[in-house]
Amino acid sequence: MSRISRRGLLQTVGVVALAGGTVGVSTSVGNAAPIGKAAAGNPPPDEDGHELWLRYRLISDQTLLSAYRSAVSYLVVEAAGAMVRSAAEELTSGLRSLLGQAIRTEGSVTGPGAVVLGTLAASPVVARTFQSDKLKSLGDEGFAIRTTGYGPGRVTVIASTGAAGVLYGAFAFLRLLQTGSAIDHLDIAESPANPVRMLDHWDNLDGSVERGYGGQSIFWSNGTCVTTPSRHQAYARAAASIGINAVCVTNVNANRSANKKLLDSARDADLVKLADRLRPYGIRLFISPSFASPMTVGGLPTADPVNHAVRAWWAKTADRLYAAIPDFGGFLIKADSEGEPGPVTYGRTHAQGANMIAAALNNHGGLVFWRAFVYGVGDPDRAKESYELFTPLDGSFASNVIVQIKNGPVDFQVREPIHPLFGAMPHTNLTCELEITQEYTGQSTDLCYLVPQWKTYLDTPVTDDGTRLRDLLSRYRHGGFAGVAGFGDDADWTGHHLAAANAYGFGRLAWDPGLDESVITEEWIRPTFGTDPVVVETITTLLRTSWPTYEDYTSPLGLGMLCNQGDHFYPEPRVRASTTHADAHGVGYDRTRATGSGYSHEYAPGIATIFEEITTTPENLLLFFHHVPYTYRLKSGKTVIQHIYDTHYDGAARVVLYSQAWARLEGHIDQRRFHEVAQKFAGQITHSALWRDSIVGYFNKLSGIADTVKRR
Ligand code: GCV
Repeated sequence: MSRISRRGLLQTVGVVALAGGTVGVSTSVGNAAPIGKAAAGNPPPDEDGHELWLRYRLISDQTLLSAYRSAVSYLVVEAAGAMVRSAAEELTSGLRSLLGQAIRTEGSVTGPGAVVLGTLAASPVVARTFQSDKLKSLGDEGFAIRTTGYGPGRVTVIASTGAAGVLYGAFAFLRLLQTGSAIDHLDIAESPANPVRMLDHWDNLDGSVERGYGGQSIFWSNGTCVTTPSRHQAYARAAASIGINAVCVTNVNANRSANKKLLDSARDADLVKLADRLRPYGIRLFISPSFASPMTVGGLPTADPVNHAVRAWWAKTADRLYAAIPDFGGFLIKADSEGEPGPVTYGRTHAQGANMIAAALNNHGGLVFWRAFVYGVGDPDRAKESYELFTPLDGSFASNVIVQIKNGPVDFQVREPIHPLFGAMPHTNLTCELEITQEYTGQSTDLCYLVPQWKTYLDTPVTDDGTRLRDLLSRYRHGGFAGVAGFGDDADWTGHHLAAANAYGFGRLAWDPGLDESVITEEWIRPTFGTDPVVVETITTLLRTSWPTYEDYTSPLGLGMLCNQGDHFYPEPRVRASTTHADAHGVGYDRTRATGSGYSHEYAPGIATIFEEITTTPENLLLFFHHVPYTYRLKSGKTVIQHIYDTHYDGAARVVLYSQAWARLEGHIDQRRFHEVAQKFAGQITHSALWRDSIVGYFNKLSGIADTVKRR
């Protein structure tokens, strides 16, 4: 990642003349002077953010608007079912708002301007417009959109073999209008790269959300399901619009008191309600029960996976759930991890535990997502443990078990290497778990757009033949992505208007990991904040640079885990010495085979060699793999300690510039969102300064080496 200069940032956001500073000069919090209000007309009406990227505001470009109006005037629906109805409703209301004209529904194509929604089996227009083999090759979730002639005019056909494909096609068509694309000669064919595109909510039945920063649960309150269907419908629409097809509505920490009774039959009515609300949007319901449920709910003396009574209990429970919800998705299980019970308690393997539950679900087409996030049971190097536990089990998991692996081996740090289990379990379904909610990356205070981070993982080779993570996952029958979602009941869902960009980006990447970061970013900004070029450029720059900025003022060179225990928000490097191995002489965790923990050799040989050697290890992961003296020189010529000082000052200074850049948007966006985000930047200035001062102070004291730059 290239460093971001002060001048570069300022130029991009168009404030260079006002700043007048030199490159690399730090800006203290006290100097965060406002830089003036932009000359704009009356700001648009206030918004609270609840519509997310589905705002569908009237197209302001008159040329586009009239082109769209003549291409689209009515809808023809040639398929049946709830998902097709959702697609038709979304198109009717979305197009009406975007075009400022009523969209009528006709029984058949009567002239130009039709948008036809249909499946191959049900729609004569679809059958006429597409070659059936080609359409079938896209699968039931894939879709094609084509403009075709009708007399002197044209009609648009959105087609699939399945209702889900019709729904995704409808959202894709709306996205074209939202992003100002031409729609007069469309010939699009898309299908998702991954069958698994899931959101995992760490919601507790009492309404609290673990690592949630956007309010209380949207699914649960006081032990029962939240009753507002409109909120669930809004959620399901947003999720479906980015291709999400599975949602787990309960916390993986399932053995906590609030969640222990999840599998009690008293919960069934709630689950039926939630499944009913998600189904019209192509989303299957999952829950996360405790492995100990046979004991806590079933009253058995054990949860041992080879015990007959235990197996029978799971089978009976699955039968009951499927009787109530025939398309129930299945379970997501955290076992033998952070206090959650699991099969190891009984001397059984993770495969035995997972397969026992999978057997109960298999008759019904259900899946078990089994998390590989296990540590604290073996090797003192936490990063090594899940590889050691899971690789010997490759090939022994049932075909409806998916092992779910976090992107990195530690825990959603701002930067860590890719998890070595990817590429090491070719005979097991795998999903990659990403954390959308910003637990370690600023929560709802700091801006940290994670799409650039995720792209680096997706494009990372995981085997010696160069297979990238994204290619690997799409090969599995049940491969793909699960994102830990932070949506809560706050009006804006995430507690920070710019944080929802991460949810949007997650869905789009799960659908197509090859999508360009810039495309995703623009697709999110335009529908969310409008098409004013100043707004689009400014927010693009803020988003694009925010991850390296966050990294700069928090954790240097892949060190990670400098935060406090508990909420993980504040710097507390002193309590992390067992991970950072920081002392008076040097810093970093030696994970080489030659002299350290040997973690580097959990990778394929070619990749292991790169990490084993200090000279070939990417510098941004230097301290993850190597312990070095503070005076070790980086390629820049700087010592590690000076790099730590400089990046922390630069990162915090950049946040001040963010706040100034945002201030320029006053009048360009509505006042409410403008002020709410401005307040967030004020908070981020304080937070980044705190990180800077703590980390710089800590290493300065520990190393006894002075900063060579005089700071203002
Ligand atoms: C749901 C980290 C988080 C925990 C989380 C855990 C996990 O440790 O801090 O809140 O628990 O990861 O992913 O299971």
